[in-house]
Amino acid sequence: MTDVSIECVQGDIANQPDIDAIVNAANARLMPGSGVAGAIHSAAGPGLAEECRKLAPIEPGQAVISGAHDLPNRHVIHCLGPVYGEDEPSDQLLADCYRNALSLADAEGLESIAFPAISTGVFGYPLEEATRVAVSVIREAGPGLAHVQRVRLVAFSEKDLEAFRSALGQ
Ligand code: AR6
Repeated sequence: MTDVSIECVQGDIANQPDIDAIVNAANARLMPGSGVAGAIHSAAGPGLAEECRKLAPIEPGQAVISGAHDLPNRHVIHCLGPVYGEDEPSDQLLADCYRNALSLADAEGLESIAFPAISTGVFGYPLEEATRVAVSVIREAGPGLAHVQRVRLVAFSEKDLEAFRSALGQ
């Protein structure tokens, strides 16, 4: 059992060199897409899509782990978030993403993990609600983790960072 610290920063999920695992807001086929998936695959190089082919497809709420290829991290954890208003119950499926990603990182003995705001882009999940789900799952899961000590939430814009800060009560 560790004391998990949660921090939030504004930045690019593909540029978090001091973090063991970054999380991808993936599509079911784990192929490069727009947004987070585009940024991660282009920074990781074609080897990531190659490895991901064997891990796909995944279901909403599921997470799988791969190598990081040309990224400066140790692993990428790919989560398929719910499409808001379509994959129900959205809040539980989103919570599953965070819970499953934390478990995979912990099982791998990793100490740090960075999340983007899963589902809040193309998949349409309202950001404030999504960040509240993220923070409550991380706080709930924290005491049960053996290795993960640091969780970073990466907001893409200044406005998104404000939402993360308010969900964290900062
Ligand atoms: N770093 C951090 N956050 C980012 C970045 C980045 N480089 N780029 C975008 N965001 P999205 P989803 C923010 O659409 O909603 C893809 O095409 C963005 O502003 O990447 O889970 C996949 O292939 C938003 O707040 O993920 C899937 O088909 C959040 O990250 C689908 O989109 C998530 O946006 C997944 O949709």
